[in-house]
Amino acid sequence: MKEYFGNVSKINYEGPGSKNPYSFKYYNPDEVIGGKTMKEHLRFSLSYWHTLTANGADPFGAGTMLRPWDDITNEMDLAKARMEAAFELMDKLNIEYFCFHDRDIAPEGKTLQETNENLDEIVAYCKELMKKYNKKLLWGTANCFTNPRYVHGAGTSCNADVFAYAAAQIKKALEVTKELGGENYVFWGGREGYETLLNTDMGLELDNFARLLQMAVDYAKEIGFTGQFLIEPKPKEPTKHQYDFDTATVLGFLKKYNLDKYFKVNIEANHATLAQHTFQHELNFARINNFLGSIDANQGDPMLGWDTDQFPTNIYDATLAMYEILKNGGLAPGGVNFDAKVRRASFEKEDLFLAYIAGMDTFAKGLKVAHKLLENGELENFIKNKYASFSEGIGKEIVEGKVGLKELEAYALKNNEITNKSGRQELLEAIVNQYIFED
Ligand code: XLS
Ligand code: CA
Ligand code: CA
Repeated sequence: MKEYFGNVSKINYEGPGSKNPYSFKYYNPDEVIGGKTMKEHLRFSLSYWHTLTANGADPFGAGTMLRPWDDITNEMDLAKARMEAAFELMDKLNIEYFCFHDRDIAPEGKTLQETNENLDEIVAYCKELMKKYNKKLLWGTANCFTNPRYVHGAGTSCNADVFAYAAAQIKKALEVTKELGGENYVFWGGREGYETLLNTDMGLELDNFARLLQMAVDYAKEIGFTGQFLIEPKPKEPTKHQYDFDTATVLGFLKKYNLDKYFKVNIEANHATLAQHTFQHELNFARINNFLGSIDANQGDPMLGWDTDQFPTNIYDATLAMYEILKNGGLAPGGVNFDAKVRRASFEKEDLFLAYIAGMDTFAKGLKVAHKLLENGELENFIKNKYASFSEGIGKEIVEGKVGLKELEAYALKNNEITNKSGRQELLEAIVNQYIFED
């Protein structure tokens, strides 16, 4: 098999002192942290679309990426070359998992039938390479947003023929995900949203979207697909209002349609910030609702209002994300998928390695710091103490449901001096900094 990245060899752990850009400074796969190896904690995954198919085009200019498969013109040959390159990358970067949309890995044909045949051919090849390289599929999904037929959405389209097409596509994507042993299946909203309510029946669109999800749940049962279903929230882009706005909205939606027991969330950092939340907020909210499934690790630019999907290099955010993930007891069967793309000006093939190394090292270091923070319990103890009034006296009675408004009025009438304690935000931020600097 051709080598696509011959000038880069296997990336090894060399430790924080290393100046070799092609080495891990913090990601040491077999290092044990709190009873699990880093590899088991992090379950890193490569995103097929950003890594193998993105060409760097933006609304102002054509693609810039220089890739070793640029000279291949036959679409199926190109798909196979990218597949081989994907496994070489995963192998050299020591990444165990990957994720894809159906249309990332195989080209669309003239008919749905032909498209499915293309997919089958590539999936067979993918299966072979997975075995050869010992790699696993974290999740599969269907791209129901790129093709112009999805102009009004897929499951929320006003056109029943489009709904049917999306259903057929999802059916096939589920079969393929099962065939490759995928551990999860993702629904990201795509164009499930609206531009203006002047032309939108939001009630019907949401009911139909729930119908589509129910059909997927039923079909998974029928074919014996036991992976976890995930919904990936995003507040805007491509539509002005995306129905899966954020984790809380998704949970409310699923509960309304009695679908909540079948789904968890795949939380993307950049989508959290577009919804005006921190990544930690979304993870925390999912965790306390037993709803955290997997993450798309990336970062946005705080000065831009769109989805930039940059590789995550912010150690502060990664630490707090890993803090929530550790408190969640890990992510499995989910993982840390780098839904991130190199910048348009980082167009050389080596940039792919450098970007993944940066992201993996950031999360590895974040894991180490978060573990120490949790182990020493400084934040946990502070929070416990802050809410101590609910473990005794009147607070305990409130929590245990033993008092109502009348009893609380009687209590408040007698309790003339209320004292509060400081929230100590600056101290806590300094403690987190200290752990990041000193670890
Ligand atoms: C787009 C989403 C998408 C999903 C998978 O913003 O991040 O790439 O992760 O469909
Ligand atoms: Ca994503
Ligand atoms: Ca994104």
